[in-house]
Amino acid sequence: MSKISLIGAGQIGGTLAHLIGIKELVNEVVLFDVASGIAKGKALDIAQSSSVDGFNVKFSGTDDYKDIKGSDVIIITAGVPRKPGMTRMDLLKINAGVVKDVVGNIKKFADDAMIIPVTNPLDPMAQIAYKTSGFDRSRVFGMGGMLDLSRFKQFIHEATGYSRESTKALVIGEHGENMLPLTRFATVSGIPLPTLLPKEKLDEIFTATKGVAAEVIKLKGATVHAPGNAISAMIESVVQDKKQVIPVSTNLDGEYGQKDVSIGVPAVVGKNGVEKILE
Ligand code: A3D
Repeated sequence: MSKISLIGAGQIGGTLAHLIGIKELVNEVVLFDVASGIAKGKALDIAQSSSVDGFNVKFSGTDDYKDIKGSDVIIITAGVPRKPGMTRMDLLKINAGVVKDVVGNIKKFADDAMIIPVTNPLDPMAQIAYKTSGFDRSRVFGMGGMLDLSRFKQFIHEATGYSRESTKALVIGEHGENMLPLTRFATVSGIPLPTLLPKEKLDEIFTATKGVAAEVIKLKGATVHAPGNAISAMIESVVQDKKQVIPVSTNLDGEYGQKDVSIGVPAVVGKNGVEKILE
């Protein structure tokens, strides 16, 4: 795979573009934004860093959708982020309009692409993107659970003191107030977490995982680095066909007893997008 377009060159779009460059995930990154100066400026700024780090990725910024033609993967980071005190659901109306508009243009200019929505509230936006695109559900899957998982694993690391690489875990359900960090299924090198930590500590980790985004937003206005990195990990699994098992917001068609809803479930992510949903 060679080309990725990021629709929305704001804080997450810019951070993600830089990470894609540093990790050399593809040959070309297009940053699209209705505010064309931002897209063009960020593309220039990131390109200026490439000779120091020595990565070979072409960056461009645009406000013309025709430039997304030929994209293999398109990430939607367009829309309004929440402010301190808001829930993700408070963004529903305004961002639904943005995502419909963006997906309409993806259909027009890049109808072979995979779509990874990131705009909040993530699960409804993933469902809207799926419905508006008419694409096979394997090609539309939102990023939310991967970020929740990276937070969950960080809290497990802090509580146990053991290496992050040794931690295997899963967060499913809504990317929001009702997410489910599965403490009972987490392990450290195969050793069940409930045998390593007391119940009170597990409850603390569960609550902290759900609440940490709001805490970051209260402290610095937005979550940026962890989301950008989580998206890049999903892209990596697609472009390198890693077939990692990742929680993604995908449309369910009977899995988990649910139909016609997009929600976070573990899925095998590879070059064909969501290749299998695991129950
Ligand atoms: P921000 O820095 O405001 O960037 C959003 C960009 O979208 C701005 O540059 C806008 O100009 C642009 N934009 C607005 N409308 C359109 C449009 N119709 N077409 C193209 N571009 C448009 O926000 P951000 O980067 O901090 O966050 C972007 C979105 O990601 C928000 O909805 C956040 O809530 C969401 N987000 C999701 C996660 C998840 O884990 C799912 C994490 C963090 C943020």
